[in-house]
Amino acid sequence: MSSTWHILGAGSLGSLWACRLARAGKPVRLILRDQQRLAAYQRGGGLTLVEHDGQRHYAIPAETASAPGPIHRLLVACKAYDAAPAVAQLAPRLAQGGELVLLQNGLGSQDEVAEQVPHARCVFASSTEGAFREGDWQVRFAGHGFNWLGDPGNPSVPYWFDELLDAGIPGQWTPDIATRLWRKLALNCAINPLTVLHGCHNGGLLGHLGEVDQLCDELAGLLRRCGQPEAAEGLHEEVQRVIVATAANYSSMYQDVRHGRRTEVHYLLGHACRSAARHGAAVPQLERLLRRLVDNLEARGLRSD
Ligand code: NAD
Ligand code: KPL
Repeated sequence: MSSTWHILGAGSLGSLWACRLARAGKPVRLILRDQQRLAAYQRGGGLTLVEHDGQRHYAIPAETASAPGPIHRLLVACKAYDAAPAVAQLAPRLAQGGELVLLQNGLGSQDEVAEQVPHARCVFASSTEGAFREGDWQVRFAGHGFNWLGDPGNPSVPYWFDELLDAGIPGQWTPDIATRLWRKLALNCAINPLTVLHGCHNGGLLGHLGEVDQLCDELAGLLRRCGQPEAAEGLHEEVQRVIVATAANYSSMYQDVRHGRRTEVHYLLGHACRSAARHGAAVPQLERLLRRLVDNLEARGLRSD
């Protein structure tokens, strides 16, 4: 079986993973959006990873979805709202028994992707690493973190898992990936929308801890109602710890809004509110927060779905 890592989406996280895998000598191929992007990439001749004060160039081969040849292993590194349509384009190329690693934050996109490729195994990932694009085809590794990977339907560790560790990608296989994703979603719901609404860095929420606490109460109740009691444990304390530890940083949602980009609200707060409705849980604070956020995004001319 081919051991090539096909990487769908050469944005921040996709480029970070691609460069580290390539640096470790693993075969990697990027899948770019269209011929125009492919031509632009080829003119630049590869990806550049900026880390600490140094930078290194990686001449990683690239193609578009319409290239020939089967795909056995696909790292999906698009935003949550792009993941399912992007994977649908590649479905005909996915080999029987193919595997996907889904890097999307939040919840909901993983199931949308899995529906597109019922014959493939979908491994979910939750990442606390940080990267951003400094320019086209150039990514900065901005925050060291960790990656949890797991498959809610199959606890066996994939044979390729150690390749990640060989490539210096810190990670652990977990049978409880759903708990990890729910916990991160709850943290993001308690912090990110408020940073947009108050126009502040994470530390600015220290002036709004009453509001944060009310959200945490509802989020913890919702997690328990959704069968995720472990994800609810100590949520208030962890949210406060993250606010303090990342006080000087701007949340990912704040940064998306500031740069006029679509947010992943549908897969974060939107998912929380839809799950609450499905479980008959009352979450008035979360619903109010979602309405305020949607109004705020629309007033800026940004998509709110
Ligand atoms: P990004 O916008 O930097 O990159 C996404 C890339 O996917 C873009 O280059 C876009 O052009 C590409 N893309 C979209 N549709 C495509 C298609 N059909 N074919 C080919 N390429 C396509 O996003 P990101 O910051 O790397 O985030 C990816 C996911 O990882 C998000 O869900 C995000 O929340 C999550 N995440 C990101 C970070 C981070 O530090 N950047 C950290 C943790 C989690
Ligand atoms: O993950 C985050 C984000 O900004 O998306 C943190 C720092 C935890 C804030 O929610």
